[in-house]
Amino acid sequence: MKAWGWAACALLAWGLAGPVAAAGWHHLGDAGRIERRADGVVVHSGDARVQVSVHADGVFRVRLAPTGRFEGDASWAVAQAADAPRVTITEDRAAVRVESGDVVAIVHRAPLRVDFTGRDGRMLLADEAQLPMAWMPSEHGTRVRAWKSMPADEHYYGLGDKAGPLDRRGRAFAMWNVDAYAWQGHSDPLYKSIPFFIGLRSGVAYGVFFDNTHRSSFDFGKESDDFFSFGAQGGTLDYYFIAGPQPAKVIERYTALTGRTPLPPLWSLGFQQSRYSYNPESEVRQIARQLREHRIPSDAIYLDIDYQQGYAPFTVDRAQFPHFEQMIADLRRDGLRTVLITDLHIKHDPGKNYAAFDSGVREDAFIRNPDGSLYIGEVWPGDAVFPDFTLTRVRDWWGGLYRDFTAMGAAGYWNDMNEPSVFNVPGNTMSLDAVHRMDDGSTRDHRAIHNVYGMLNARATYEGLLKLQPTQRPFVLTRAAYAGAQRYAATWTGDNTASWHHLAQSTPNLMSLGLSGMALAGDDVGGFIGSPPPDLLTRWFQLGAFNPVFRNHAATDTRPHEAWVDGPEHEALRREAIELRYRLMPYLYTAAEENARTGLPIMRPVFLAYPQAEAFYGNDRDFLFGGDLFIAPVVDERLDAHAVSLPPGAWYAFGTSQRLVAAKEPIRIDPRPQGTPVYARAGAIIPMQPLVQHTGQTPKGPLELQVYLPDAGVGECRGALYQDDGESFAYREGALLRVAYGCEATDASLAIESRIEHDGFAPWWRDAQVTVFGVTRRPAAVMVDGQSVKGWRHDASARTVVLTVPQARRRWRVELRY
Ligand code: NBV
Repeated sequence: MKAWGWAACALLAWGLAGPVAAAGWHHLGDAGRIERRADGVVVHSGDARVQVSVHADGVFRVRLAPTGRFEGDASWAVAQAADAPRVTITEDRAAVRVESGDVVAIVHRAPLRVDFTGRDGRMLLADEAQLPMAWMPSEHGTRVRAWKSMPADEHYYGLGDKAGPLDRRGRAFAMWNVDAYAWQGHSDPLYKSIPFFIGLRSGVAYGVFFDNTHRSSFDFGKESDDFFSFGAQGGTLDYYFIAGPQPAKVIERYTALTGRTPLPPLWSLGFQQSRYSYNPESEVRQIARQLREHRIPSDAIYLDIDYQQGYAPFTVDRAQFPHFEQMIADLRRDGLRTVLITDLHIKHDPGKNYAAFDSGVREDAFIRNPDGSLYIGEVWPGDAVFPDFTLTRVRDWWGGLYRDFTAMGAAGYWNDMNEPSVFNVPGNTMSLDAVHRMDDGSTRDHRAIHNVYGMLNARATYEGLLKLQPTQRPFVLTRAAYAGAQRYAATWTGDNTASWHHLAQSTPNLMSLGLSGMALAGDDVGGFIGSPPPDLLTRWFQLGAFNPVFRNHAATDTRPHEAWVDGPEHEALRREAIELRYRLMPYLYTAAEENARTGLPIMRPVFLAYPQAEAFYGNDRDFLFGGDLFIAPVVDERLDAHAVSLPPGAWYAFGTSQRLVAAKEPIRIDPRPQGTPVYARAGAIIPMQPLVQHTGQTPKGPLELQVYLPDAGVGECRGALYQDDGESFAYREGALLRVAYGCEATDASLAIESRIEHDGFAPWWRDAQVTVFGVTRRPAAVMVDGQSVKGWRHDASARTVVLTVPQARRRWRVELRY
């Protein structure tokens, strides 16, 4: 039966038969005894127990134990130890209240249900009064579900990279990791299970993280206009209520709970060139040469499965790649890192001296069937076995498999197929009865582990690389994920198609991943399946340049996708897009550091920065790139004028003094033959750099600061810069540079300041070139640190002032006096 069918039956049955519904759901009845704990309460209801506790500041946890026994408190996702702040518990006849910070959990007694409100009484999230939490015994464990009342004006975001519009309201979703080859706008589920969503209503947000790795489902009003629900086919009803009130605060708290993306290596933010597959070696070398000859800035080349011997992971086909190590070293000398695919299915190849298989057998590393035989599934290598990643010792063994590749100089690894994908079997995955072993000696069947399996693969890779190269930030790209996978890997949206539809779908997917903790994400630029026409491919480069991960990739039987394949005009537009990304690298890296520190994504829906801007609640096309750039990409084939609605406040067409103000009517611009429309927030200070061909190249020239005068030319502006060596962990010991920029503009003057917040790293630049946009009058004087200077330039038609601050890695102050 479909998820949305159950509650309807239950609701019907409620009136007729009481809480034990005909559909088989056992809903909670009334509350009995209440046990007070330091962090909350445990409420009895018949045999069942409900625990409502405070996990951390603004984070409450609700658990249901139908039999009265709470199962072992383990989570693959939760990284934050419970640290209950002050909790106040009060009771009256109707309810018990658990208060902490600005949030009150009201546990009603009849029937037992939980509401969350603000201290001001504002309702945030309420159990549907007619449908308390419920459970239903089934063949493979107990189903669980919670129903929540659904205000007419509430919107729902998150759940990772689901297809379709960003706002999930009105639709139902399953969580079950699948190899969703050629997925489309209606496809569900996809590769990842991130059971976390944000509710947003009139600018106020909360989050729910349902920590359950079994097949689960979310229904945001498909079944009913009055309630939404979530539940799973096994495991426990165990969820976290996460307070805002701003959506950004919810993400900050959710990523404190499940962990944040570590600061990525700088090169991984460069342009990445991939294809299924570049082989043999001569082709890889040719692509590398072409990237440089065509002056396409780029940092990485990917080797897909054909570099291996018979598709056996951790082997190299020496016939095709006779000088594999030398090739990696040569690419590296050219500023190109090599990323190797390393799928998790190990070829079942006994007696052939295949080290990954033989050592895995020795270590008893592979998953078994209930009868004790090895579980064997067919994937690329033919018969394959699968590591039992739930065991720490197996993750350690897997991590060790990277020893040779790291010694050969490979820089990053790609964990594909880790849903896991298995060919020619129903459901295209591992047998649900396959046995996963736990560190404590217990076992779980695949039903319980499936959704977290891919994340554990990425974890084993990440942790293994850290052990092998403790001073290098690992780069891992994973396809499957569970909540918390952001701690180990970047991701991409899998096998999309070369269609305009998929170009448009890219942004809501990537924004949703960012809202769900996985900010380091991209899609296959150009589309994986099919051959994009030139204009589509160009638009895809232009959009991809503003994605956190920017990787061009394509399937075997498609036409070439590289930037130069459609002649000089397209090549020039594509190069221009990539070049802008490289020029923005200081800004992008600063945003990546903010993401690592706070969880705030790099690609942001407008409502994240402007929660009250309801006009943007349903905008799937446009986004903020970091805090200060608004991107309104062209994702449509039609060449009629492109309509852009700006976020609140004033904006500048990027790199110009053309000031625009958000209005009711969208701006209409003809995007031909320009690139992506990009706008800078009035009051932003954006750090940029001279163009390089890869991130390892030292830029020639000063740091460039673009200062966009605040709204109406009066007010303040701000910007930030974070820099470090881009590859090691020395930043953790303080080897970093953090600068805060600010300005104050009045009718009479403009003062721009640099304040060094942390001075532990010497960057490539010495001077800073400051360009002020929106200057309406020629300044009478320009001063640096109180001294009048010469050599500044005012351009009356561009309305800019350009000047250089010498020795700019210090506290300085520039003043323009009119
Ligand atoms: O390894 C081959 C491909 C890979 O290029 C793609 O990016 C993955 O999503 N892989 C899937 C396996 C087979 C695809 C038909």
